Amino acid sequence: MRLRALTLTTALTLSLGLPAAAEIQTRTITVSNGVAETHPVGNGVEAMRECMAERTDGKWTLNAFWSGALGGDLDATQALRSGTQEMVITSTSPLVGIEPALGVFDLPFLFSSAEEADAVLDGEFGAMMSEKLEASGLVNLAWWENGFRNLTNSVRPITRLEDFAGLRVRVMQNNIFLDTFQTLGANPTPMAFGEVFTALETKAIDAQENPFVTIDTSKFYEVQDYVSNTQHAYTPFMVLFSKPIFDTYSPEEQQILRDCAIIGRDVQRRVSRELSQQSLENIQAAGMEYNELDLAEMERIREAVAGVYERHAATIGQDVIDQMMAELARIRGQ
Ligand code: TF8
Repeated sequence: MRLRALTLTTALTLSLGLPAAAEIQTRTITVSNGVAETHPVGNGVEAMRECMAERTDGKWTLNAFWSGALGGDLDATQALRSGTQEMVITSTSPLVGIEPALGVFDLPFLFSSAEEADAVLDGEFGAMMSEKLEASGLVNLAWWENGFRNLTNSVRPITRLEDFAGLRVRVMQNNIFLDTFQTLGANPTPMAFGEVFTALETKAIDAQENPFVTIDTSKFYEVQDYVSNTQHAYTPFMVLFSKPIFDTYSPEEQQILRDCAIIGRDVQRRVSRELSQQSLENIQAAGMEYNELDLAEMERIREAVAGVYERHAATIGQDVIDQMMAELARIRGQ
């Protein structure tokens, strides 16, 4: 009886051509992130929230949780796969256990500018990568920016290759980062982001690496003395949605999710880039000593880690790396 009634309603809706708004249900969407709300991801989520409110006539509530309150990147992503949480904004790096091809972004010194990263992520390569994730129960709505990573530590300024020696550095749960820092002579330990502040504070580790905006908004300046402009990798953020939940949404609702994630992306990237310099100033004002490495030294570091590409090619997939390199060559006009 109930089924019949539903079918009738659907048929009526279709035949009367009622406004598409009828396809939008009242929903509460939970989104989590490991960083603080003051991070540019906060601006992106706010833009997404406004977009959703407008497109759904206020039927959707975007409920955001910050600073890993619902677990770290990996835990939250697993909750999406099992359909117990709608959305997470996560770095790609901790998810290589789920999709090894994502490791391509962790190769050291891959992108040379944020614009180059945008072109790769928003183009065919990014679409190919997002498609791969669907098999793991994840829908990537958009690529946002975590950014270029820089090393902080409590031992000494990093001015040359030899300065990495013995540094106990936290890396993400990712074998490519582990290899990169081992190769540089450091002593890396994989750790979830949520444990990093305390580990630095108790001196269980000496160092960590993240973009300036994260060092600033996660207050690492309180427990670190030196920040060096290493820019050794660029990490993208993904706006992931649970595929089991996504599949229950109407096509119109799915489109709203995708469109609003793109609106959020443009705000998030703009704020991330504007805030980067400001964050560097903030952390110096808070007492951190900043240094840049000279070009010759950066070249030595780059050469030292060149072998990382080869060693992880089979895991990432040689075809994926080739496709990335072809895309970069095209963008660079080579
Ligand atoms: C890391 C990442 C993190 C982000 C954040 C938790 O170092 O760069 O800062 O993924 O959302 O773990």
